[in-house]
Amino acid sequence: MRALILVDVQNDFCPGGALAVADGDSVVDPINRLARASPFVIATRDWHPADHGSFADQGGPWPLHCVAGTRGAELHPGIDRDLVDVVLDKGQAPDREGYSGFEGTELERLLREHDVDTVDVAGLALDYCVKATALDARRAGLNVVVHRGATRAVEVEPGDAEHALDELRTAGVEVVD
Ligand code: VGL
Ligand code: ZN
Repeated sequence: MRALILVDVQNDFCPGGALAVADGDSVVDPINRLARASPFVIATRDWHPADHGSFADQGGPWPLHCVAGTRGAELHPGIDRDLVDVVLDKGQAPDREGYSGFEGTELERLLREHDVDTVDVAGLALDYCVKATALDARRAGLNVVVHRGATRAVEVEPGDAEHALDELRTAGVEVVD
């Protein structure tokens, strides 16, 4: 069985959001296409308490974003929710970055329950949560395909997207357009 993991396609990571990724909302159409072709679709949400350690107020690297229950934390309205089988919230522990969809969630158990051996991964942001989720999927022994055209990167430093892709390929992740 194959599953699609949609990482953090949330308002706060799209233009106008608190931690907007350039062109972030352009992943919506390719993601809906991938979801239509996938038998099992899981969407993760970055879902932080208001005092999360990754926020600048707490000495972390990021502006306040994806606070649980806020509009910014909702999935982008363009995502066809009828195609999403499960929504998983992550990043809830205040003292952990929680970039990976596997961290502190039921994701691995869910995939095993459904006999998933291959995951397709897309969403935001390539150089943080997409990367961390894809690497953890490899560590869990899964075949992993990252759909580059259905991701966008934060690129805090220019080149971060390319570095992320190198790291993914080195770990045995297949990167496709
Ligand atoms: C993310 C930065 C902070 C992401 C989440 O979803 O890639 N990036 N929190
Ligand atoms: Zn976050």
